[in-house]
Amino acid sequence: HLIAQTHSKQNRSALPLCPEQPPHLVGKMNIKPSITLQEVTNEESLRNLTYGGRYAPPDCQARERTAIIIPYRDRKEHLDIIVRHLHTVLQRQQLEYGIYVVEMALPTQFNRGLLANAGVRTARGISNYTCYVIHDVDSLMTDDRNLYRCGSQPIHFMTGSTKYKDDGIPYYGFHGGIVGFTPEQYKKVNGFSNLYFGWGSEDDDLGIRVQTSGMIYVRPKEEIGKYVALSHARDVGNQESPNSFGLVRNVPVRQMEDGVETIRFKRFALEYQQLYTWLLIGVKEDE
Ligand code: UD2
Repeated sequence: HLIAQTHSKQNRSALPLCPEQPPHLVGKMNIKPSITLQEVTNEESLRNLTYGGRYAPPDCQARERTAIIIPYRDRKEHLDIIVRHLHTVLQRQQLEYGIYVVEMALPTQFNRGLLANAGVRTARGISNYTCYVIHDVDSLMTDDRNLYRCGSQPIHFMTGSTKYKDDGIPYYGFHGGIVGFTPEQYKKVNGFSNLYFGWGSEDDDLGIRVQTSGMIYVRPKEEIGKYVALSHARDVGNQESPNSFGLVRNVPVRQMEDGVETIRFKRFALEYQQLYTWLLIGVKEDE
């Protein structure tokens, strides 16, 4: 198997670079919050995958190698839909990519930032990615010109969501949902904080990290960055993060001691499934 992989890598480096503008994009897609598994499934895109939900364009060298990292627990219906949607769209975008579903093991409270960091640590050990996209499980892009490539600044891919008033964003300075960092940028901000257990504010904390590291978030054009949110209730066991108010006030003080490079986690499972790579993550207690 490894030999086959090496060969295909060698062959790929002889391929021409994929065009700057992927030629098969369709632009605006008709996505509804009630989209069904059947509607979202494109069998051909699923046949193109290799183990762990990975893909590389067959006839050109991708301009980006993107790891999609989905912090996750107990939303199987959404997960089934989003991974199929992503496979269809990301192949049209001519990316080389892998999807990583990073699941929190019970009974630990959900911690989106810690899961993102654990996903990055794992993905970077598996392949030489050039872009990490941290992605909500319930948000579907509605325009495939919203390319999941990274840039010279971190990217906030969402200019609006059906989750919010007028399909916009909830407040100025909002950076939730979907963000993209090169490995260098992610290292510079030291990733997410690992301290936000429960719902909320880990995205604001990351926004402050971006600022204190001398960078700014950029967004795609307004009409391209719209998302459809699959509906859900606040999850049991994901109460508002109790310490978040205090934490967001002292980000610069702990930024370098609390993040992707200092995370302590247990990886209970790593499985190369057909549509994605699945990780089961727990928090490492002090010995
Ligand atoms: C907002 C942000 C999200 C995050 C969150 C606060 C948007 C579009 N998104 O989402 O990025 O900052 O606030 O933490 O504004 N999840 C599970 N299972 C759970 C709980 C969460 O899988 O039990 C994952 C899942 O990927 C979900 C994400 O965490 O999409 C965010 O959680 P949410 O959807 O409950 O929170 P929401 O919609 O307010």
